[in-house]
Amino acid sequence: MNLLGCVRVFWPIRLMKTDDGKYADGSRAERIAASMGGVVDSEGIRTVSSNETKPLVLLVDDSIDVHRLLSARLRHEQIRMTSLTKGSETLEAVKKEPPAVILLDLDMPDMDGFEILRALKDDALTNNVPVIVLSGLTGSEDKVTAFDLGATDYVTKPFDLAELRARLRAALRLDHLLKLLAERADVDGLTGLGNRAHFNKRWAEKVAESKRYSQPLSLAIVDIDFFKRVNDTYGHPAGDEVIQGVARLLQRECRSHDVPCRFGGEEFALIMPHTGPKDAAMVTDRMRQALAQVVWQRHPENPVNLSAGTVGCDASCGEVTPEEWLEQADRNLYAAKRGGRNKVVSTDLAPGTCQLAKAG
Ligand code: GH3
Ligand code: MG
Ligand code: MG
Repeated sequence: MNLLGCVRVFWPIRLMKTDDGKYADGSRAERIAASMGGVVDSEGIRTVSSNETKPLVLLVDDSIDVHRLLSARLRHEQIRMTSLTKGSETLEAVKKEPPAVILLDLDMPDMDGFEILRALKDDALTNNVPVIVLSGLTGSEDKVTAFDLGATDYVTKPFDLAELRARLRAALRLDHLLKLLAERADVDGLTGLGNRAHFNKRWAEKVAESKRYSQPLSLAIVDIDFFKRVNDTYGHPAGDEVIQGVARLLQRECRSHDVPCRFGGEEFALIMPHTGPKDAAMVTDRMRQALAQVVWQRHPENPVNLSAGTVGCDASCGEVTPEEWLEQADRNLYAAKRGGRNKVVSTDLAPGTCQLAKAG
C-alpha cells in the first residue's frame, strides 16, 4: 500500500472515474502504469499482455550460428529476444527500446564490442543496462578490459549453456534491482510524490518541450501557512499527516498530465503542462480553497491553509530558463505570504515579450 493510504484525514474518498478520465484516488497508480505502458482499472490494477511483461534481451553477434543456437536454447526463459548481426546498429536499437540485458560479442567486423561497450557506458540513457560479453577471446587482459569498461559479466565461447542461462538470470535480477533503486531515488518517502530530484528532471524536460513546440506551460510553488505551529502545537506526527494530506489533495485536484512534487519540507511544486497562467492560477486557487475545507482528525478545530506563487505562459516562453521560472514562482509565493497568506499570486509570462514581472 502507498504511504498515502495511512493518512487519516476527513474528506470523501471517490474511487469512480472523473470527467477527465482520472481516478480520484488512483491518479498515482494511473501515472505509474501509463509510464510503464499498462492500463489501470478502477481497482488500480495494472493489466498488461503477458509478452509485454517479459524483459527484453538484445543479442549482438555477427555469427548467425550464435543467433540460432541462443534463440533455440533460451526459448524457455521468461524473456523476449531481439538480435543484431551488426555491432554498429546497437546504439540506435538500444535507444529505441532499452533492453534489460545485452549479450555482446567482442569481435565483429564493423564495430568492435569494446567500442560499443564504451559508447553504452558513456551515455546516461544506456549506462545502466547490464552487458554480458560473449567472446572467443579467453585472455585475462580482454576480460579485465571488458570489466573495466563496465561489462557485468564475461562468458567465453564455446558456451556452457546452463551456465549462460544462470548468468543471464543474474543479470536480469541486477537490471530489476537497478530499476527499483532508480524509481525509489525519485520518490519522496513521506508522501509518495516525486521528490526534488524528480522535479528538477521533469521541470527541465517540460520547459524544453514548451519551448520546442510553443506550448502553454505553468508552474506553482505551494507552501503550507504557519506549518511550524502545527508541529509545535500538535507534534510532528500531526505535521506529517498535514504534509501527506496536502500531497493527497494536490494529486486529487490536478490533472493526469500534471506533475505534483514535494519540493522539500512543507513546500510543493506543481508542473502544469499544456496549461496557461489563468488556468494555473485557477487550479491552484481551487486547491487552496479545498485545503481550507479539510477537517483534520488530530486538530479538527484548526484548519490548514496554503499560499502559492504561480507563473505561466500561453505559448513558448523563449529564452526564460527553468531557474528563472522558479525564481519568479518563488517571488510570487513570498508576495502571497507578505500579502497575508492563504492566497495565490500569479504572473503571466506574456507571449512574445516573456518579461519576468516582479510580484508584490
Ligand atoms: P510560513 O507561513 O511563513 O511558511 O511559516 P511556516 O511555519 O510554515 O514555515 P517555517 O519555514 O517557519 O517552518 C517550516 C517547518 O516545517 C519547520 C520544519 O521543522 C518543518 N518540517 C519540514 N519538513 C517536515 C516534515 O517532513 N515533517 C514535519 N512534521 N515537519 C517538517
Ligand atoms: Mg510554510
Ligand atoms: Mg516553507
